[in-house]
Amino acid sequence: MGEKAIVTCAVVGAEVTRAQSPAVPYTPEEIARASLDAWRAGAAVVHLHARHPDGRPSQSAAHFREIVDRIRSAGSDLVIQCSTGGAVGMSVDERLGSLVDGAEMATLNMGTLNFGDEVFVNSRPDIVRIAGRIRERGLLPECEVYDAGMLETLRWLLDRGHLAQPYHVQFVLGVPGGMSGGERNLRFLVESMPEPAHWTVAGIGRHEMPMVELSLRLGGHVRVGLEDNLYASKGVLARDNAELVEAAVQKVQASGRALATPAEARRILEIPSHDG
Ligand code: KMH
Ligand code: ZN
Repeated sequence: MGEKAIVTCAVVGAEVTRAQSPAVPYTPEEIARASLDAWRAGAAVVHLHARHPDGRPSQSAAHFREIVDRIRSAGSDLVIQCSTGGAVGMSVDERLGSLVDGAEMATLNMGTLNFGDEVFVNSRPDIVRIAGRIRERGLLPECEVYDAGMLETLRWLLDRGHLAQPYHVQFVLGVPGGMSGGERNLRFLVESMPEPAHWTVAGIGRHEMPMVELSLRLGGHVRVGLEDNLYASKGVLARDNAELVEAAVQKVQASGRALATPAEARRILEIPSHDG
C-alpha cells in the first residue's frame, strides 16, 4: 500500500492574480480561509505566501503572523509551511520576513532559474544564508528543485554541513525555464537525489494532476493549489483551492494509498509538534 500520502496545498503564491481567477485569495483573512478549506478537504500541509490587499506579493511578517494566527485560532492543526521564495525581484532580507512564530516548515530554493520572462535569483551564498535562518528558527527545510543541476547544489549543501537530515525535497516541474513534468524527468530526479529523503511533486499548470498521479505511483507526496494551477479541467477555472485538494484526495484514494493527516505528516517528515 505504501507510505501514507501527504497533500500540500499552495493556496496563493506570488504570481497569480484575481484578474485571472476570482478564487485567488489576497487578504490574510482570505488566505487563512482558503487554507482552512483546503485542510477540511484533506490537505495536511499549507504552503503560504502573503499579499498586500491590492494583490501585490508581500513577505511582511505582519501579514504572515495574521494568516498563521487565523489558521490556529480556528483550531486547525495544518502543518504550516512559509515561503522564503517570495516573489521574483525581492531581496533575501525581504524574503525572510515570512519566518514567523508558528511556522513549522520553510522553503529553501536550490538555485537560480528563468521564471517565465523573469529570473528567480538564488545564488549559493543566498541559499546558505536562508538555510542558516531556517535552521536557527528550528524549521524543517523544504528544498525546492526546479532542475536536475539543483540536486548538485543540494549535495553541496549537505557535504558542507549547511543542510542535514531531516529535510524535505519538492520537485517543482513545469515552470517555464525549469524541467517540465513527465515520467522520465521525475524518475531521473528521484534517482539523482544525493541520499534518500521524502519528496513531493508540484506540477505547474497543466502538469498539476498528471504529476499527482505519477508521484503517487512512484512513492512521493503531492502538491496542488492555485499558486501552481488555476484550472479544474481544460478551460474551466477551479472553484477554489479546496476543489483542487478534493481532486488530489480522490487520486490518493484511487492509488490505494491512505491520506496522511497533519499529525501523520509531522511524523513522516519529522517535524516537531507545533504545540510542544
Ligand atoms: N514565487 C516564486 C518566484 C517558494 O515559495 O519558495 C518562488 C516560489 C518558491 O514560490
Ligand atoms: Zn511558493
